Amino acid sequence: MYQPAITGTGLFTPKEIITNDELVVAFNAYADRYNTENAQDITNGVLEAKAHSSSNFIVQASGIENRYVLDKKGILDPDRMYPRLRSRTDDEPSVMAEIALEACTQAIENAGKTPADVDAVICAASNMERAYPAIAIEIQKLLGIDGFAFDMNVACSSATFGIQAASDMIRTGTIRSAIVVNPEICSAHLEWRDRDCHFIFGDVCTAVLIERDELATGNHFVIKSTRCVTQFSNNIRNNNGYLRRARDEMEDRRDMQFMQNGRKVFKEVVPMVSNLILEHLKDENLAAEDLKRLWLHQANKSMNDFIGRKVLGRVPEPHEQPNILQDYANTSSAGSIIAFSKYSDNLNSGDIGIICSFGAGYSVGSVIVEYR
Ligand code: CO8
Repeated sequence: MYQPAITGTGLFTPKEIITNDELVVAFNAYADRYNTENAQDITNGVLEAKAHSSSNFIVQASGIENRYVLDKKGILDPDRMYPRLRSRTDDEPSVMAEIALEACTQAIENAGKTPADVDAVICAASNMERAYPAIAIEIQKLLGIDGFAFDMNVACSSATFGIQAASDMIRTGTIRSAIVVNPEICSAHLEWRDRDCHFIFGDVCTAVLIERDELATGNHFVIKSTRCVTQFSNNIRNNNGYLRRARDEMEDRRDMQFMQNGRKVFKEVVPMVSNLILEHLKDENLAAEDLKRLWLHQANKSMNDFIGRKVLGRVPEPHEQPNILQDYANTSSAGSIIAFSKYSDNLNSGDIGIICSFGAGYSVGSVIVEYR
C-alpha cells in the first residue's frame, strides 16, 4: 500500500468580474421589461410579475459580493441573460479542456513535476460540455500525459469524490499519481433570470496533483483518509439531458437550468455535513481541537458558520475556516479547493486539516489531510 498526498494545486480564475450591483441592475432592467411586455397576462393573473433583486439581500442571505465569469457581457445583457461563448470546431480545445489546461499546468508545476510524472486525469465537475469523448481524455492529450483519463460528476462534491477515487488508486498501487481537475462553468447552467438564484454561481477551474507521498519534492499534504456519503434529493436539480429531444413536451423549460429549494437544502445538508465530519474525525481518532483548518464548500457564509460551530464547538477564527465565496460566489465542486489552494499557508508539519464539499445529490465528501 502507498500513502497518497496532495503535492500541488492550480487555480484558473476568469478575467471578468460581476459585482452584486452590476448583476442587480441587469436583473431589474430585465424584470421591468418582462413586466411591461406581459402586463396584460400579469393583470389577468396568468403570469406573476417579477420582483426586483437587491444587493443587500444577496450579501445578507449568502455572503456573496462578486463572481468571476467567462463572459460578462452576455450575462448582463437584459435581452439575453446568459453567457455568449464562441462556437468551436472539433479540432479546437473545448472550453472546459482549455481552462483545465491552465489549472492542471499550474498544479503540476506547483508540485515541481512534469506531465511525464502523471499517470491519470480525472475531470470531476458538476456538468460536462459534451457527452463524449470524455473531457478528461482531451485534457490528458493537451497535457501530453500517458495512462488514462475519465470524467465524473457528483455536482458540488465532484472534487472530493475525485480525490477519493485518485487516492484509492494510488493506495493500491494502480497508479503513481493523478490530477483531479474541476472546470466549473456554472454561468452556463445558472438561470440568470430567476432572482432566487441569479446571484449564486461563478466560473472557475481548480486542480490538485495527487502522488505517492514518497514522490513529493516539497511541502505537501498527506491524505490520511477520505469519506463520501450520498442521499437522493430533488431539492437541487437540473433536468437537462440527452433524452430531451426524445420527449416532445420538453421545450426550453425553467428546469433545464439549475433549480433549488435553498431553504430545504440549508436545513437538510448542514446536519449531514457536520455528522460526516465528526464521524470521520472519530474514525481517525482525532478530536475537533486537532483540526487546524477547515476548507469547506463555498455555497453560503451562514451555512459554513453553522458547520464550523457544530464541528469545533465554538465560533471558528476566520483563518481557521477561510471563506472565498465573497469573491468567487459558489463555484460548485471547485469552492473548497479554491479555499485550500489560497489558504494553506502558516501551517506546521503535522498540522491536520479537512477539505469538505457538499451539495446536489445530496452529496458530501470529506478529506482529512496532514501537512508535511
Ligand atoms: N433579492 C431580493 N429578495 C429576494 C431575492 C433577491 N435576489 N431572492 C429571493 N428573495 C426574497 C424571496 O422571494 C423571499 O421573499 P418572501 O419571504 O417574501 O417569500 C425572501 O427573499 C427570502 O428568500 P429565501 O427564503 O429564498 O432566502 P434564504 O435566506 O433561504 O437565502 C439562499 C437563499 C441564499 C439560496 C439560501 O437558502 C442558501 O444558500 N441555501 C443553501 C443552498 C445550497 O447550499 N445549495 C447548494 C447548491 S450548489 C450545488 O449543489 C451544485 C449544483 C450544481 C452547480 C450548478 C451551477 C449552476
